[in-house]
Amino acid sequence: KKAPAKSTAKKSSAVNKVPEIECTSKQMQQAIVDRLHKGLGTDAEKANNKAWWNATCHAVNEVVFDKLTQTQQNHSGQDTRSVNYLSLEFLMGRLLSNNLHNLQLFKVTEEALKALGKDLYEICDEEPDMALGNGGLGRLAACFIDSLATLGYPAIGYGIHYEHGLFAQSFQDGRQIERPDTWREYGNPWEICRPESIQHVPLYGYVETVFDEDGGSHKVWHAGQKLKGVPWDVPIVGYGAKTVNILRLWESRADEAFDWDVFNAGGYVDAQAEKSKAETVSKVLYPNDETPEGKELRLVQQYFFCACSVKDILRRFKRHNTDWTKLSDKVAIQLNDTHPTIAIPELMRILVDEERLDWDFAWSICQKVFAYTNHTLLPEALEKWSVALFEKVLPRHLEIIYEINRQFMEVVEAKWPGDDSKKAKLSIIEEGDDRKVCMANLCVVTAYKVNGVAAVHSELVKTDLFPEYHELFPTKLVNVTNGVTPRRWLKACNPKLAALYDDEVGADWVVNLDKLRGVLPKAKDVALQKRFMDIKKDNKIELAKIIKDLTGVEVSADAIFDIQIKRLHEYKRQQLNMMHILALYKRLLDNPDYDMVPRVFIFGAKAAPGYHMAKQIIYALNKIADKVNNDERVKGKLKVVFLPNYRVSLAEKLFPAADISEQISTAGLEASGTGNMKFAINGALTVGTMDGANIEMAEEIGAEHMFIFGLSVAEVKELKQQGYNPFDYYYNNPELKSVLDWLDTDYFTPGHPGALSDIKRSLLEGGDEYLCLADYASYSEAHLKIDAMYRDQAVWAEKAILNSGAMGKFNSDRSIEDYASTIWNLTKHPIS
Ligand code: B1N
Ligand code: IMP
Repeated sequence: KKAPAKSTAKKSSAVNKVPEIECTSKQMQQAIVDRLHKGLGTDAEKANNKAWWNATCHAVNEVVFDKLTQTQQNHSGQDTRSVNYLSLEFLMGRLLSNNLHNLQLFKVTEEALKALGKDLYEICDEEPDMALGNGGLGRLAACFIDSLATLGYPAIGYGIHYEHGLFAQSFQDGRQIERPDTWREYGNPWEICRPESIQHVPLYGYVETVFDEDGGSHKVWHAGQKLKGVPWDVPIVGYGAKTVNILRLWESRADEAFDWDVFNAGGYVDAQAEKSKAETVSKVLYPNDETPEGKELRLVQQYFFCACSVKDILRRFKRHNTDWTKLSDKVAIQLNDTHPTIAIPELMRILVDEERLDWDFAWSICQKVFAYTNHTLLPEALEKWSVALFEKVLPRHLEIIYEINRQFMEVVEAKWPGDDSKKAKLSIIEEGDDRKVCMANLCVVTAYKVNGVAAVHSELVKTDLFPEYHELFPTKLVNVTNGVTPRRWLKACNPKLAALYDDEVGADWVVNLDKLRGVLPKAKDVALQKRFMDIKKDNKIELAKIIKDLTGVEVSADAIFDIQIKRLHEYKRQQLNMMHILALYKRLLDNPDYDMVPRVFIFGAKAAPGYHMAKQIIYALNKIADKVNNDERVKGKLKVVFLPNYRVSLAEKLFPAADISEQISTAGLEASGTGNMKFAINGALTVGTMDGANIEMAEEIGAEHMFIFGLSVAEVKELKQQGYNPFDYYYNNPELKSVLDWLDTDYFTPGHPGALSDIKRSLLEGGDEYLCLADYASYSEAHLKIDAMYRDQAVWAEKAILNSGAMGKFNSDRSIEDYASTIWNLTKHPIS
């Protein structure tokens, strides 16, 4: 069978000497039609768009798989050092458009489909999102594996092959309804099942001490249940297709090798029930962002995927090596937050119990292999597992953790003799009625590097979260600021702005985002400004159509598009945005001639299904939207839309169309943020607090070109220390008071007074933990500045260009280079 494209590359001068894959539009046409006939048993006449999408993916795969084999052979042949990125979440989104861009086959395929009477953009829209993640943390993992492949680093992503990713969201009378996500219902052309690499995973049971002939002893874990891990590989195409790495996702199945009958005297039917229980392990992604659920299934998920991944890593190592001292030369394991921490005692268990290495030797290996990324300071987000649950599910791992802790307590004693409070604070085991295993402590004790995700966050990790650990291990805590891939978040999602940059600074900005700086000196250039603003307008018109489609609301592309899209969380303060919207509404009602530039406030956010206040905020915003959008008195100056089912593919249509990016978390609480970066790259201006990566954006862009407001990290601390009282602000700001009081009426929820009162209550009697009232006046002022500036389109255009052009630092390629040099000690092995 003939491949559509020969991957033997010719040199191209266009992009950084990235080799181009030879493939004409005719060849691509042929390949797609071939796949329709031979792969799907249909033809161009009968095929629907889904079939066209499928056929196109399969045609593309012929090139991808070829490159994948080359890369894997090369890495394996050279036994390269590699990084293994362990993450419970990979929020990949769609792959067709991205893969085509990275293979540099987008134009060719667009032409091919056009000749066949099809539109590539429409075909791309057929693809279900691969939503195996909640939000920022999962999407970061996806950007990182794109950058790793683009830069030519040997890397594998390890995760779970969830049958159901993040739930689909709809609204019923303004309230969030969750439905299961079925991304794989009709198969997924991007994954390959690898039964030859199946792993077996023990669970439950008990530990036996076996005495050896030499007088020593070792432990044997007799499992009570066994699972089978089936790997599915998703090829990760680097830009220019020099490297194709893999994302390996594990699916759980019942293990036939395990003697089910012995444990199920009940016989066949019970055994089947046990089997389906085994399959629930990879059934569904936990929909909690920043609030871990201490459920048994979640611990089993974590262990299942870590056990499979560690075994897979060791299998690969053993292909070429017998000397265990070499493990840390060949392998780095990056733990994406504490979710995969159980990989640490699992590696210890294998080395000590199965490979029979001496404890100290095994421990020294572990300490050279693992590195840990912390993504949050929120106390409720730090994972702690009950010792009782641990003992039931992973009895041997608990013993290992106890021993690690016992030895570590000696280290603490040596440093702070007799200081029991230090021991209590640093112990991996939290004492009390319900004893807990603190996963973050285990990570910091073991890992050779621990990083935060933005400068301010990493400082807070040192000073507030782990100060004693920092004293104990002064070089362990470091920073790697997050970034986003410019392939997906500019080139693919904003083709018009991408083309403008190709013309202005050269096409290689895609692999060197600093090149965008080339537009900074021309920010006042009238012709450039016009092109930039025309593109923004086009993107807004596109978004306006989507808004109309999804919500029925008509919005004008002449209004300011002011967008807040991110998980719904009180610390992210959608409720602050809401208060300001109510204030504008009130001003318009009080004064029909109130002079403001028309504004469309756009929201997208999912709330964790069990997070009551988050769901109330969604409800309130929907109810406010209903009222405002149907109120003639505002004369179209104010619109509010809450788009249902915010997800990566919708985000790709929102970032390019934004004038204003809302990044308004309470200072000190958003570890980094990455949505902030995607907006600015696409030419939106930020209204934001000095928090997370906003601070570094202000350094790059110039704070004077952003709308910075609110308390700083230090001021937040000080105010909290003094004793913060939200009523002080409520009684001193009449507008704020009237807005909050409005929530107690039935104005927005006719017939249901008090339906929104709990939001007000949490902001007043509840103590306003996230300081919305304290920051309100400053936020409202920032919005007046936005309004004033937008009236001068030349100034606005200049600022937008200055923002976008200065975003080079926030390329995830830069983040990965930082990891590679300061943490992984990794070298590139590009496939030529
Ligand atoms: O990780 C992102 C950051 O940009 C965000 O600021 C940060 O909030 C986010 C438990 C989390 N931190 N912690 C989580 C997700 C799921 C879960 O079950 C915690 N997500 C973040 C990337 O660094
Ligand atoms: P941030 O919290 O604004 O930094 O958002 C981080 C990134 O995660 C966004 O840019 C999106 O790509 C993604 N994201 C956040 N929330 C969701 C969600 O609910 N569904 C899908 N993707 C999300």
